[in-house]
Amino acid sequence: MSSAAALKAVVLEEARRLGFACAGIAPAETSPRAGRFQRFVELGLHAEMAYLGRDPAARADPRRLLAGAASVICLAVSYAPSDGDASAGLIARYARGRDYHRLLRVRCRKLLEVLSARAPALRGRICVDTAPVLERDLAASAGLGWIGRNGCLVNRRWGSYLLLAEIIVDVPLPPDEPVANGCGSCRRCLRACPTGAIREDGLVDSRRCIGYLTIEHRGNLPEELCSTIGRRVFGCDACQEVCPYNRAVPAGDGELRGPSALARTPLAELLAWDQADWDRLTRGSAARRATWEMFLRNAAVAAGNTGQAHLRPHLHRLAGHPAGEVARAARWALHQKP
Ligand code: B12
Repeated sequence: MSSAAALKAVVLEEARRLGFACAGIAPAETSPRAGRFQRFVELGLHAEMAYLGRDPAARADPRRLLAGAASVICLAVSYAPSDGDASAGLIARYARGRDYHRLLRVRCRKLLEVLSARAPALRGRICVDTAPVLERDLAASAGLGWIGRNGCLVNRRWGSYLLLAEIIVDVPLPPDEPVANGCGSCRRCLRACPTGAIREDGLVDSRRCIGYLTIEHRGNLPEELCSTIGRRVFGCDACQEVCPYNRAVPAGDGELRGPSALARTPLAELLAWDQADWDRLTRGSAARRATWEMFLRNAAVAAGNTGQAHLRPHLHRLAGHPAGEVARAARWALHQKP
């Protein structure tokens, strides 16, 4: 075995030991699909996520992040529910347990330490969501799965309830082969998306994606989409819930699965939250990305969509909230038929 192949064997063994569901190697080079990302930005599908529009060419080339980058170690953890629960819930599945950013970073650091002990000259850069890289594209190149019609990375065994991380390294490791796309003619995700955000060309229009609207978008929610948001307060799994590959998957990582206290909080309590409640219940959770005001705004819309009379006193109170987007959402909700 060459020394590169031996080092790769260490990566794969250590990744398994650390609890990653899948691991693979992609070459550190410009993505052959960079044009897709360019189109995504040109069409404005990134909505108000301005950071995505900044220097798209750099985002498609991991060598911009580490001098001498040669390979990208691609890793995934599963957050699949243990009971195969297909119900939607107020909080998207990926945010029902511990914050994955911290968990993945700690595991990546441990993996990097093991590699450095074997190859002391090796340098690596860990990316978990925040670095300007195309994580799904890299994972697909490394053979972790294929990009499904819903835009998510899908693995034949683990499905798509996966979160991704990468370690860019400056030593060449033998790359893996991409796997064949398994979506076939299935269009369940396209049909299931409540807002029609998934385009035929496989790009997701963030301006319509409930994940975007409830997690990233500040200010008023577009009224024409409010009734389609349903009971979702943070994120959306509609396009993954219907995916046949998510039907019988192994239980995900115990630390990510949840449910946390936040994931168990009923809608009536969310509507009554003060800022201290938000601070306490979102601590250590990826759901902290949405502010207190966004939670109240989203909860008000969800309450309107349930039509439940016992939530109306909360909505009357929120209709006078100082944050305009909260007051407006509450007023919209009060106008919905019970
Ligand atoms: C911005 C962003 C969003 C935006 C935009 C989503 C989107 N579809 O682009 C919003 C806020 C809407 C969002 C929502 C969600 N997100 Co998000 N998001 C990101 C982020 C930060 C950037 C994604 C991006 O660059 N999008 C632009 C598009 C064009 O790029 P791309 O999707 O990478 O597209 C490339 C591939 O599709 C590739 N490609 C297409 N076909 C093929 C075929 C082959 C063979 C290959 C190799 C490649 C390939 O070409 C494209 C260009 O290179 C990433 C983290 C990251 N840094 O990558 C997380 C990330 C994509 N999100 C993630 C998650 C979990 C979600 C949600 C499920 C959360 C939720 N429950 O609400 C939803 C899913 C929505 C959906 N169906 O896509 C995970 C996805 C994991 C997975 N299994 O795929 C990521 C990777 C975060 C992570 N570290 O795990 N997200």
